[in-house]
Amino acid sequence: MLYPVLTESRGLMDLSGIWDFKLDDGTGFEAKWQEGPLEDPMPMAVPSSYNDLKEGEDFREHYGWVFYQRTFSVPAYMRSQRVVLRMAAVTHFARVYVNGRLVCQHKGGFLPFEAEIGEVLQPGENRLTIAVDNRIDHSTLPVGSESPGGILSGGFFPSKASKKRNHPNFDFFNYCGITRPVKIYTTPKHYISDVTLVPSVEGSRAVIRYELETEGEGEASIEIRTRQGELAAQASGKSGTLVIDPVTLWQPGKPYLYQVTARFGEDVYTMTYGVRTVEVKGGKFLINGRPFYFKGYGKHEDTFPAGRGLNLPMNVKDISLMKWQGANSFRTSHYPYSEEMMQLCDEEGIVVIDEVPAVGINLNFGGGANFKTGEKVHTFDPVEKGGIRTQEHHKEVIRDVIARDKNRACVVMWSIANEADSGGPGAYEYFKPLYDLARELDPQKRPRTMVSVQMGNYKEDCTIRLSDVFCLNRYYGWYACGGDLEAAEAMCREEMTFWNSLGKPFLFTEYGADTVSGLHDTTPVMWTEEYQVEYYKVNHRVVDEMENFVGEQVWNFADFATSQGLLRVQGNKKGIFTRDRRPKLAAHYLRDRWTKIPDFDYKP
Ligand code: BDP
Repeated sequence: MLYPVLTESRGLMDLSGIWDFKLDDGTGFEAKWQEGPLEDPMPMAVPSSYNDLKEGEDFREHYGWVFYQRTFSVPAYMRSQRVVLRMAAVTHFARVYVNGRLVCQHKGGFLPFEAEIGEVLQPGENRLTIAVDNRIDHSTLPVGSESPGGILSGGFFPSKASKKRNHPNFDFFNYCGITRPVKIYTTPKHYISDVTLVPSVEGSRAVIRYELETEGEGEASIEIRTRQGELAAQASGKSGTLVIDPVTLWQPGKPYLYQVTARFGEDVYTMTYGVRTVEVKGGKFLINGRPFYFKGYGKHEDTFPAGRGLNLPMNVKDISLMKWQGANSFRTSHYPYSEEMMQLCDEEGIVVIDEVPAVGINLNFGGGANFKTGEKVHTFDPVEKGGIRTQEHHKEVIRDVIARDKNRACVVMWSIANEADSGGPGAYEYFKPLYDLARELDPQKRPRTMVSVQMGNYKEDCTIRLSDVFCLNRYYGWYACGGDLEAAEAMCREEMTFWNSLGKPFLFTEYGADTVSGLHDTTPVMWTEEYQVEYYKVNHRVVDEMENFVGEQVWNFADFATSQGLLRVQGNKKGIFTRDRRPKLAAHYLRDRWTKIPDFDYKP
């Protein structure tokens, strides 16, 4: 799906701002709130998560629907065109009404969706209402537990709570709302609906296969210009090839973006584009033919008080901190990030592992159904037995993330899931079609991975059969052997030797230790800043010995909000930076290490 842009043929209006807002008390739809102005609304920022913008549990822990509303007008000169309303992300379920009429609904909180609204528009003011549901269960991605006691919540004793709450089966706060911009864009009636560019590079030459998807009649053409505006290649027709010679490649840390202009009849669409190749060969991960070493983080879109709301200044700051630290990459744990962040990564030369919102597909965590009946429920058991029911939706999010990000130079790999029950019965059958789908849909045929959880039986992990690259979340020295780094090192070495022997590249996509900023000790004990540094040193000793180990992404870039629980101190404290981006001791240690590790040929 194309990102909306302003061009000589297209209009664009950003509806960000302060909207009217109301928590639904359970009567919203019955009382037809969507059909008129909300009574006694309160002001709410869009885009943002609503949870931390007002005080009290009612907001933070709200369960169910909320209503957002604003009015807008579309200038008459734009109404002669096709008018499209586009929501970049609404978490998790949305019903969108214009002048009381339902124009679309959407499941999934991290990907864009849109609707043509020309027919329901009135001259003058129009009313836009977006109802948002934050409930999560065994059919949603991310997954929620369907019985009390989420992953880290609760205590030692069964809960007798009567109030309904979400129980995330994942370790980040269930921030909700209209979290990314809502825009209206227009196109001519005959228009470009998609652009696909697939690069290959031979010597100094790049050959780019292109395809324009269009609606209606018109002549199609495409051109690529350098940053200075010089013509680099052009072609006509809806598909064909473009040759750039000599090409300037997009490189990690040294990005180069061309300007692409596609034309179809009267329609003009513009975008930037970086040329690079990605390939897995033996135990190496090659970018532009050279062995790349990932240095970076698992992250979150998590800031105060915007929650998961788009925060452009923080995105810029985060990339600046990454560069300060000598990092070159991150994973969009555990959901696709905003299009603005992806664009920034293209522009800044940051390498991205792009993850779909498939987290929590693991009923071994958090009790969930397991506690309900006393019987063991396997994650991939049939629905009647309590297993998850996400597979169809999982296909949708894979389809949508690839449609959104397929042209991005920064994206070098797709992550199909995080810490699924990938060693459990039925896992291979669940995931095989998803891997196949990603391969089929991605025009660039990028490598696919699934981030695997630390488990005893790692040799049974179906990622061994499915993944092009093994991504491991491992906590030797924290969840395993916490406080005993000597034992942790030995156990880590034993397991890593196994992965190294498989002949494919592998990396850590998570490893880390909770660290409360300001806690210090001369003997490095758990939770202190000194322990976090020692933890990383021990893990690095092991992975530096492994020739097929191609990268280290620490958990996490910064402290982040989670559900409440006995293992969380106002959130997860495994950040290298605090939530407000102050460095912990480990930030300096990693800076020292990473500025000495080159992006390429670290493991030649
Ligand atoms: C892993 C998860 C991640 C958690 C992390 C942790 O992938 O979301 O935040 O561990 O426990 O299980 O800190």
